[in-house]
Amino acid sequence: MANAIRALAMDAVEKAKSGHPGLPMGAADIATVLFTRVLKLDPAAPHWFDRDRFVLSAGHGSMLLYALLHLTGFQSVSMEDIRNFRQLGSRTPGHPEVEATEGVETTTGPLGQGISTAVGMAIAERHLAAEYGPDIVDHHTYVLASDGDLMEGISQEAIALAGHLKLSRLIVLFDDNGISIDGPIRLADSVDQLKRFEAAGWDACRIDGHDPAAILAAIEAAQKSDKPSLIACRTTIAFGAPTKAGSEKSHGSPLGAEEIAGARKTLGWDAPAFVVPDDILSLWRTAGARSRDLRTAWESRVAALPADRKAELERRIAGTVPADRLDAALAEIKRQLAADPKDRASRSSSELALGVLVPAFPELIGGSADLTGSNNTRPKGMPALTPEDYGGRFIHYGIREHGMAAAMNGMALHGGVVPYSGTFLVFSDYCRPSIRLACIMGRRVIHVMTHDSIGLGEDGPTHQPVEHLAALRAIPHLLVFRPCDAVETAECWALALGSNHRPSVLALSRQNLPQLRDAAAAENPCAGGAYELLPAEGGPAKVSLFASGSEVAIAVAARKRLAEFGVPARVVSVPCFELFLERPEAEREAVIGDAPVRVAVEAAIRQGWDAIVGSHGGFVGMTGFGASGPAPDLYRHFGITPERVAEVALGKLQAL
Ligand SMILES: Cc1ncc(C[n+]2csc(CCOP(=O)(O)OP(=O)(O)O)c2C)c(N)n1
Repeated sequence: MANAIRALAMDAVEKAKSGHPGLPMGAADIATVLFTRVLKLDPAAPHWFDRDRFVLSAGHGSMLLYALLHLTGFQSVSMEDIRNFRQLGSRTPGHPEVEATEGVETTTGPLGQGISTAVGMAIAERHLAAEYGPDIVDHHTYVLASDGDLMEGISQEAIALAGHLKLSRLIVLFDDNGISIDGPIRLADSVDQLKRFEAAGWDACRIDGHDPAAILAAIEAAQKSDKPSLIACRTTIAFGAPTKAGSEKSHGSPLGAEEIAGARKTLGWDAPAFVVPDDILSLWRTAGARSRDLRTAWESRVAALPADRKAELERRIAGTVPADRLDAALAEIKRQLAADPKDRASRSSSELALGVLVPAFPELIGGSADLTGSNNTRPKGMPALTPEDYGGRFIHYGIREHGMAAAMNGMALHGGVVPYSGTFLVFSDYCRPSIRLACIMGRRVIHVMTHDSIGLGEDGPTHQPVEHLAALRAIPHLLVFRPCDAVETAECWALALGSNHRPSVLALSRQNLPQLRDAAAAENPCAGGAYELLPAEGGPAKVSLFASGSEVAIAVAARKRLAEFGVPARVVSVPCFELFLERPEAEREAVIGDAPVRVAVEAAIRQGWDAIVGSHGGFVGMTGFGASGPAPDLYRHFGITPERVAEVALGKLQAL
């Protein structure tokens, strides 16, 4: 049965003239035991919520997964799909993509991400098991990880978090083949992986990865452990290939006709390319269907739940945020703001919003990378998620931004929960690879990123984001919100939570901001990405001022100053570039307006603003790194002031 995987991997890579045959051939025995004896899944119901999750962390070995899905009977991968491996539009892309192929649990390829994403899946499973009980949620998360996955730094954050949280349902099978692209692992690494995992609170063992009995015994032992488990499976890369087995030459290129013929001989595999003999295929299909009764029994248990509990479970699984519940929550936040108008840092406004959203939406799982008191992501009364209480809803991720961002992806992929968490905006760089994957996958993860400019003050240039807004706005599909006051913060939260298939970043201030909007208004103008906050007075606008976040108040003051010079100016708040730029051109033009002078203000680099103010527009912001000092001094030092904005606008007017 394992040789069926090997043959399909060799043939598909050969036909595509591209791909990675070595890993599927080496890990075929591990995968066969896992998929035919262990995994709880049903190819007839790929989305069955209580299925075991399998993450192929080493995404380059994608043919392993496609072969497994085909052999076990998933409709998503036919033999035709395997023949189309790596072709444009196929369901068998170069690396597994969750949106392309049913049965693929997460998009992998950047090494280290899969294992770290799996930690989030395992967290979601324990949390939901605590909430719904073992009759409804009771499954494992299995990972196949390669040397590269374990060398990547993110894996350290992930395994430390998993060990700390005692995620015993997480079982990592390490394809311990001692080979990477450059050659033997010993060229670059001498870590004792077993000791490393044990030090992080895992069980760890080493077995022969070509011995099915040993593989099964190790998995069964791991299932009984009260810790997460690492099973290092010693394998030979490209097992069965006559000259390339055990060599890096088999890692990432087709084996060639002669080598494939030799492998067929060594393995005793007579079938032609892309043919799996009926007797072997039938064994696979029978194995693939063996959890069907478990699945139907689960469906009966769900059907027997009280109607309201069943409806809520189904809503959670679907990830639906009911519009009326969201509208009511937003109205309640605005009511609280109207009752107590005052200057607030937008991070505090976010905490106020969460005080309403967290009770209203039990799917929200919060957290912070050791900056809870700074990010304000833990509203009062939100219990921590701990090994003693997986029912808690706030995760202390530790100082592990990258691991946190990947775990959030895993939670969102698992379903039933909506993760949000916190760090400083400047450390979005440490989360970026996982945020990018969330964007590729179209999953709702919400990153609260506070201390969003030089306005954070004394911590200085290492902590002051300058290029980060532009860098985040450059990632396709991401929503980057930078609200200007408490009302916009609530509105942006509602938009992030209501965006089922998009990740969001909420860039929030450390420093206090005046409330610029009337909290009594019911509409949510942030949905359009940008809108006129204040119209021109005393005639048609000669100047349009555009700003985001903390600089909107500066634009408002600059408008007043321009009025003193007899220049009518309007202010446009731009809380979200993406939502604005996605609108039809006529709508955008209407918001941008026809004032002869446009000036943008943002305490960050200019990149991106030309789309709104044009290359001839004015810009007041940063051109280099910040500095250490009190925030008001820094704004003056870098010239981000109402006076400077008015001066730039007047200069542009004179030059017309
Ligand atoms: C973050 C990241 N860096 C680099 C790569 C490119 N790459 C793909 S596979 C690989 C290493 C392969 O070694 P290993 O993980 O042991 O896999 P095996 O050779 O056993 O298939 C590298 C460097 C990648 N996919 N992701």
